[in-house]
Amino acid sequence: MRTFFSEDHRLHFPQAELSGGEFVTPFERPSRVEYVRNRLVERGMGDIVAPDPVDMGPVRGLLDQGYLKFLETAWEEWKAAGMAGEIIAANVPSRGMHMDRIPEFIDGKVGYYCHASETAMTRGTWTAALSSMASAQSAQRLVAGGERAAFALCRPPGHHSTRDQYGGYCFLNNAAVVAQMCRDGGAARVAVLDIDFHHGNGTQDIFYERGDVLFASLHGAPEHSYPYYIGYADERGHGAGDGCNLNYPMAPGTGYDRWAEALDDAIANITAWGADALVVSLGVDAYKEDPISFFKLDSSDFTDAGRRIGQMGLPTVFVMEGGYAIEAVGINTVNLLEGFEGA
Ligand code: Q9C
Ligand code: ZN
Repeated sequence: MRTFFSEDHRLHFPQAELSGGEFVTPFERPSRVEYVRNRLVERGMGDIVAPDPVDMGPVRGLLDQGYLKFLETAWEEWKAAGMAGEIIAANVPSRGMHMDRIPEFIDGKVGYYCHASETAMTRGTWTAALSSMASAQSAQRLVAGGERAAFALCRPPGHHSTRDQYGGYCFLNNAAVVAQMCRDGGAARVAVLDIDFHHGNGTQDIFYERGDVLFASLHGAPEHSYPYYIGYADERGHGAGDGCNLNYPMAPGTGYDRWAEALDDAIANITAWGADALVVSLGVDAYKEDPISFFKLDSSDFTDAGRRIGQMGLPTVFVMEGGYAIEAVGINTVNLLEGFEGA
């Protein structure tokens, strides 16, 4: 399987993440994807190539114009306003406030376009996010051209970002744009299977009222895990999208037996629905040693999960999301891809 990867991910490396009331080195750090790349090479997974330039057409068509402009100019505005540090949202609109009036001052705009203040932005964040999207788009084009599967080694990740909000280490929703590109390229029905430990709130939100893209997510139950306010099983889609959103929230301590049951159920639903193409939001933070998650998967479980996904027989675009047990991220990610190929 071919991998698309851009070195420009390094341009995004904030010094700070707000965690437990203190600033720590971000869990989502550049070395994560270096471990994945090294493991791909070690296992001979296939070539690793730089993506073609990003195509903003499908991005603009799916995401909010004001949000994209904000991401592009935020750093300049932040610095022009005399802010000393990295961009961190200190205020967000909440109950009883206006959700639709956008402040002019950058500090207010930052909060308007953010849903979680752990995520900082720096000078290179926008360029890195675009390069991440470029990898996802190149992987999609390869699969649209007839390849069975491709892997986008994206960083920063994407599945927590909505049409107009960043957070959860995500700025541009790579998986959502890939799904839309599959639709534009002729796939009538596209499924997004999100196996990252965290609920893919951004992807859910973007497709919630659409009947042409099915979203299925396996994740830590919102009662106990970020993003906390979304991801319940009774969120099933709305309007034309009714029935096209499948959430599998699971309790702290969940191991592979229960997790694989949820995976099988999601796969059965995607198959019954008649998907023509599959996008996998591939996070490996369900791993037992992950520092910010509470599932108990072993490294070998990722191989088995990949096999089950491969047995669906669909053209598949893998998009990297989370995974923070740094040294195991490479092993677990490549295990899943190997399981898929061996199916
Ligand atoms: N104290 C992805 O996996 N909460 N994002 C971190 C650490 C945010 C995860 C809490 C987790 C975001 C792509
Ligand atoms: Zn995650």
